[in-house]
Amino acid sequence: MKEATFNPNNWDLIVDSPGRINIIGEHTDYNNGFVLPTAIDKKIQFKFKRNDSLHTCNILSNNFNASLSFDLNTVSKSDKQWENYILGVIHEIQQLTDKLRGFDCVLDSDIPVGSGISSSAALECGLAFGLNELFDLNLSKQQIVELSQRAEHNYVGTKCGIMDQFASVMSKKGHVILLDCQSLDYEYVPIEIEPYKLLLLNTNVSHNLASGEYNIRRSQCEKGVEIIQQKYPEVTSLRDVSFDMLQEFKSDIPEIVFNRCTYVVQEKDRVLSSVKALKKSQLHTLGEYMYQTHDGLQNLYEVSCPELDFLVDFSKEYNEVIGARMMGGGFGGCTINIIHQDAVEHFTQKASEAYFKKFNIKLTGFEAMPCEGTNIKLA
Ligand code: GAF
Repeated sequence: MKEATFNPNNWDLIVDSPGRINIIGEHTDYNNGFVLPTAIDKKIQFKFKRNDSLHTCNILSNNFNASLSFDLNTVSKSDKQWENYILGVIHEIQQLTDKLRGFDCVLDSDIPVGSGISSSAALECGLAFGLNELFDLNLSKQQIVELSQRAEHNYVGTKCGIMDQFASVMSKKGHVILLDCQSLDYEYVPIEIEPYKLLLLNTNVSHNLASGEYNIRRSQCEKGVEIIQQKYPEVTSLRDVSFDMLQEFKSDIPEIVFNRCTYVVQEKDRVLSSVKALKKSQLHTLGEYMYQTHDGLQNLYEVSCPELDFLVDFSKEYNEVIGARMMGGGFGGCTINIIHQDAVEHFTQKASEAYFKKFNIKLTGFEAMPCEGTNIKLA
């Protein structure tokens, strides 16, 4: 890709595109299960301007201190991963419409990269959302969500589910989304947890295995489904498999695959039980489910890492923390904790000290506020 040269001034459009948290329902989305995410007050801001060219697009990322310039007629994959998120979105939009023209865009982000808050979905969705406005593409929000997911599959190479893009675009302030990843039906559930808060602890590690291991987990789940289908042809995903049904295959399914399937089947039920608990303000019950999820992700799905396990174990020593688990794809990033508001400062400090002592890495803690999805700041 060429270096971008442009002169950002007098923006036509400013769009905020948030990262997300997920209360519970991890690695269930690509198994057609349920998830419970929401956008938060960490975002990428996009400033857009149409330029005079028909085909030249210039993008500057202040955070990466990097820019790219490309021609709409010759969009192809790059060897720089961050560029593929952008080029992938452009490519997917071009499959739907020929109305894109040249534009300039500047990006600023306060989403820590690799923290499991999905800066990638924020990038894809913010770009698609902004270009939709800028060039009157008439894409629906659902089309924006789905094309962003396809961009990640086809250009970035991560065969992600739909959760992150859906949360980034569709979230509503003060709510979480109970999303059925099979039908894409959804319900906004108020997240009223006072006097508790949602605290994220960022391990500041991001083990490089992540993308490859993610795709492996997905294919292991599909392998499990293939074996189950031999007896139950009506099963199309782990969504259709109950815990009891799965037990029938204990000797037919390789142990690792069986463990992966067991986690997913248990997790999909935990999401629905968690929503019931949240609606009844039974926060200790919700917290208990979160600990169970971590246990499954650590021991059955094997997507955790020592840093995340340490923080979750550490939280168990504090009565004020009623639930904690790793969040997102895994192998680093954040834990999400439900913690009494009076204990946030003290706990964060103690966790940081212990974490630094153990790993010699600085921990970063911040409160997550459930927020509106992708939105226009200036038009
Ligand atoms: C990543 C993916 F992008 C999501 O689709 C989801 O699978 C998540 O990992 C795990 O729940 O964020």
